[in-house]
Amino acid sequence: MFKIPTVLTADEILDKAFKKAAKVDLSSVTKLETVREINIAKLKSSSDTIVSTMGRYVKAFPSIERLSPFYNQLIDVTIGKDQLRKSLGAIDWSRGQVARISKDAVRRVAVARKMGEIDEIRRGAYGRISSVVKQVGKDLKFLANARNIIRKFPTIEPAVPTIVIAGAPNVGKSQLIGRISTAKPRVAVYPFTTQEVSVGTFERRYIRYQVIDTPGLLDRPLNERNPIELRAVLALKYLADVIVFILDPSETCGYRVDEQERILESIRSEFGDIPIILAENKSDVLVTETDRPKISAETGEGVPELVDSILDELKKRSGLEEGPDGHLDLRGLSP
Ligand SMILES: Nc1nc2c(ncn2[C@@H]2O[C@H](COP(=O)(O)OP(=O)(O)OP(=O)(O)O)[C@@H](O)[C@H]2O)c(=O)[nH]1
Ligand SMILES: [Mg+2]
Repeated sequence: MFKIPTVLTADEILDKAFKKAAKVDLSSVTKLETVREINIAKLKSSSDTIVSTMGRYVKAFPSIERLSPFYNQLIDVTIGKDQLRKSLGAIDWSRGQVARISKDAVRRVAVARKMGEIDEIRRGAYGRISSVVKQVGKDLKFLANARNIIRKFPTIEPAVPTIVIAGAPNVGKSQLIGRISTAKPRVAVYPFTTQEVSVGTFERRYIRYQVIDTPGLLDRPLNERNPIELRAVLALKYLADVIVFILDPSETCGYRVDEQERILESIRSEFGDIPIILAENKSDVLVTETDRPKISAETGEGVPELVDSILDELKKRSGLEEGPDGHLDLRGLSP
């Protein structure tokens, strides 16, 4: 959803700029005026390439302030807002300097009296341009990496009713999402398989729903959560119209039930106003005595009933009734 061009390294940008400038034809030049014109063209061409390449980066990165709180804070936990701002600022500074150096050199070439002098001015300017671009080499590398991260952000539609699946690691969240939506998340026997928030959709009675897969949460206070867990917290906080909390009473996930219940309690206290639906997964392995809904994401048992109760909850929350055609308008649900 964010279109950001490939971010080149400092050396690649300089290479591109100077190679292009070198193509400015110098064949059979003898006269001072021709040398002057060619060098002015070279200076302008290399400066234009750098200024426009870097300008494209500065423009392409989303303006953090204008993003929705979810993306805004996702950028902060994945990339770091301050560093992103600093790097974009540094690149903007660098392109300003390049433009200034080139303009200054052009002015001096325009009044130079000797061919050697012209060449010297141009080479001096190239040197200074190189050092200014290299000075932001680290920022360009940072942006190249930031671009790769931002490109993989899930595309969340703010107006579509949203179900966020949460729970301890390895309890079967991704397996369930793969079963009920278009998403094809990775499912594996070990914890922390899911590291990013991802989204799938499904349709029921002409209404589209978003289901969001999140990384597993551990039993610990919010301020001790790592950046991966924080992605899950952001999805819960900013995206969920309803939370589905998956428990694994078989404990094959590797976490005790009491630990899983403490995670649930912390979610309840952090996000008290969002409805939470519980489901005990892996009913093919163990069925408990509790009155919580039982499902098996593996065999599909109990899953349609769970989906029904999720949709009922959303319906209750939207305060809207089904129309005569069975069409339910939930578009006003999300902020
Ligand atoms: N027997 C059984 N195994 C299941 C069931 N659901 C998931 N599993 C298994 O549990 C393991 C974890 O499943 P995932 O869907 O990756 O779990 P997750 O909650 O997404 O895990 P993280 O992304 O690491 O937090 C996998 O080996 C699944 O095959 C189930 O209903 N029954
Ligand atoms: Mg997962």
